[in-house]
Amino acid sequence: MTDTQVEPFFDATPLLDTPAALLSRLHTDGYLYLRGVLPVADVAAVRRHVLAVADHAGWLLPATADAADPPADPHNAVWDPAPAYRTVHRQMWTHRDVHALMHHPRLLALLTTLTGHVDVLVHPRKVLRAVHPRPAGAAGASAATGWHQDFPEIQGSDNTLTVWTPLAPAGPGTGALAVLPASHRGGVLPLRLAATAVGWEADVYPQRAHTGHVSPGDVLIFTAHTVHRGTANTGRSLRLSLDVRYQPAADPVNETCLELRDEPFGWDSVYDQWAARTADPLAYYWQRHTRLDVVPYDTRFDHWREQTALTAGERRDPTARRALEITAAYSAPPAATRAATLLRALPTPRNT
Ligand SMILES: O=C(O)CCC(=O)C(=O)O
Repeated sequence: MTDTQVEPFFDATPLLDTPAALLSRLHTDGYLYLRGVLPVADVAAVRRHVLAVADHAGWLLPATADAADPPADPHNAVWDPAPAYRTVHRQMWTHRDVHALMHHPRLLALLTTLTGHVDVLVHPRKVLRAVHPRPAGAAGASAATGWHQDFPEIQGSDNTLTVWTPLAPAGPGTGALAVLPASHRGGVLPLRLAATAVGWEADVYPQRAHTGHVSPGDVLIFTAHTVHRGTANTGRSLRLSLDVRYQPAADPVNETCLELRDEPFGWDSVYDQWAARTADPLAYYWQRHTRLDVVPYDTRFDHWREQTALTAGERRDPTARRALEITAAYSAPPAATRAATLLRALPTPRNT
């Protein structure tokens, strides 16, 4: 974050009992940092499951899975979108507890207050992040997300809020989230190519960022237009977090927030792993909201991203590597096949 002044999160926990003050803070800063919202025991149960899968996959140093902070095995570090990463990630993500945690009554009550709506829709596509450490200066693209807004991905309602929560302690250097206070007021920002996990980032040169140490149970809540990023994990352990979107159920919701279109599996195969299968109250719960206004995905942002990656790839711009990898993995042909060809012609990455 060159030239960016980094300050600690504003701790809004003392405002929890005064909804007007809480809302005013969210409107001013575009985010809230709240300590101890989720029960630590519930978060620990999810973390145990995720670490058990990581251990089985060889992602942890042998015989460390039960440690408070088990070190990752640097020889088995893999990154999204590598198939080896996605297979393990899927085993982590399909567990019922991963989904149930983000429906905790304390979170739902808070989101009712913040959205001003009793009927809050929890997006079913919950995001679990398990990020291997990467030493500062290691070769290849950064595994952290760059500065971005959620709106181009999630679309739908302008009133959507994201809840980000760590499954293990995280801080500057171990992957804490960082936000740009008051960055939500300028609408959707243009993007530029970036050597980050997401390949593109908002075209901003921030003066001031907020970040800090976060612990299991803490939550960061921010608007769909608040600029934020994951910071690098240069520690010893996996950086584990969940992020989920909540919106008034009466507002438009984008179809891609409900479906698993870009995955090689569907919701039925997720529920097959759960004891009660599709009889589970969390299975297809969004279909029980009457009159959801489901809107089609606007592909303009995706086309712009693909074209930017392909154009930069044509001129062999090394900055395009990550964006080309993502286009090759997630886009449809012909963009995906062209991206794969251009990737092979890119100069070998330098240390970043
Ligand atoms: O955890 C991260 O690295 C990024 C999270 C994020 O972008 C989000 O929650 O919207």
